[in-house]
Amino acid sequence: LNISIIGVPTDYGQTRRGVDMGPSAIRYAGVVERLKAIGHTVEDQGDIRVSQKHEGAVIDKQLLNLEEVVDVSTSLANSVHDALEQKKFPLVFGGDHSIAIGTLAGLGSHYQNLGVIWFDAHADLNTPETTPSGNIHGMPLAVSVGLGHERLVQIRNYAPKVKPENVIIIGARSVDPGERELIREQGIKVYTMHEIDKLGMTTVMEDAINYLKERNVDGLHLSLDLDGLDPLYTPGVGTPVPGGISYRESHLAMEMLQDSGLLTSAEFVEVNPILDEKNKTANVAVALMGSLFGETLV
Ligand code: DIR
Ligand code: MN
Ligand code: MN
Ligand code: MN
Repeated sequence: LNISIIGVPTDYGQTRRGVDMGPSAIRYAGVVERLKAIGHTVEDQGDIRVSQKHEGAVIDKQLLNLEEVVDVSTSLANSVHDALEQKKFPLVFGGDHSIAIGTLAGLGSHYQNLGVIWFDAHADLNTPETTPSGNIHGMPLAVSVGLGHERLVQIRNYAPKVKPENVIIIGARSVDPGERELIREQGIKVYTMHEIDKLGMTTVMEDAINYLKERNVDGLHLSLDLDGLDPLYTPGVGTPVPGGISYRESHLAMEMLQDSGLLTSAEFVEVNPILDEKNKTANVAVALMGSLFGETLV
């Protein structure tokens, strides 16, 4: 592959500082060397420019830092789209999960029938009406299926970025009441920790991949929130939830995605080195990318 790395050093989607250092932490963990060793061509585009907080911006408690998130999402969307035009594989590093608004906005105008795997402890399906926190990192999946504030939904002037029936959430274990309703209403496929426990990750991933194949997706994006794993393995995240996906299960999921041959873009988000233990979380992220991009032992 010709992989184009795009860093997005933002923390505007939530209120714990430090997640803007995620791209540095992931680079420090050796991602470029790791992907090159597999045999890929890797171009690190560096980071998207993230401006200081806008002075005197209107404060909406249901949409914290809205203006700032719109700015970051717009530049990221353009960078992702440019990478695709140049036939590159976009690999995006957060930053908090609000960046997925921009990533999906860049992908959605390129693919006719994009599929998305959302690996996360949360559903990220809140809207300004349902949000318990006002944090936009709890909203990117809703925005991408066309629900939420118009400024976010209309980035690059089209909506939705992905059809709700082309979305699969894996690892959910903290879902808000409004999100549950949306999942039912929109027909979004969800494998909670219950299904992973009961069926095993092998069956979950086989089902997920078959489902997307049946839907004839022409692109597949992986949006991986490091809080999808159990905080035992990825403590450096802003909203850890116990009872998560194990180290082995997450690697298996990455390997099965690689084997599917469907993947066309990926993002790794919510790495916060300030909350971490000696860069453990970024190291896990890079190890997962090894599996996702085809590393083999023998
Ligand atoms: C919660 C937390 N559902 C919210 N969301 C998180 O604030 O909307 N997403 N942490 O990753
Ligand atoms: Mn998330
Ligand atoms: Mn295009
Ligand atoms: Mn999460």
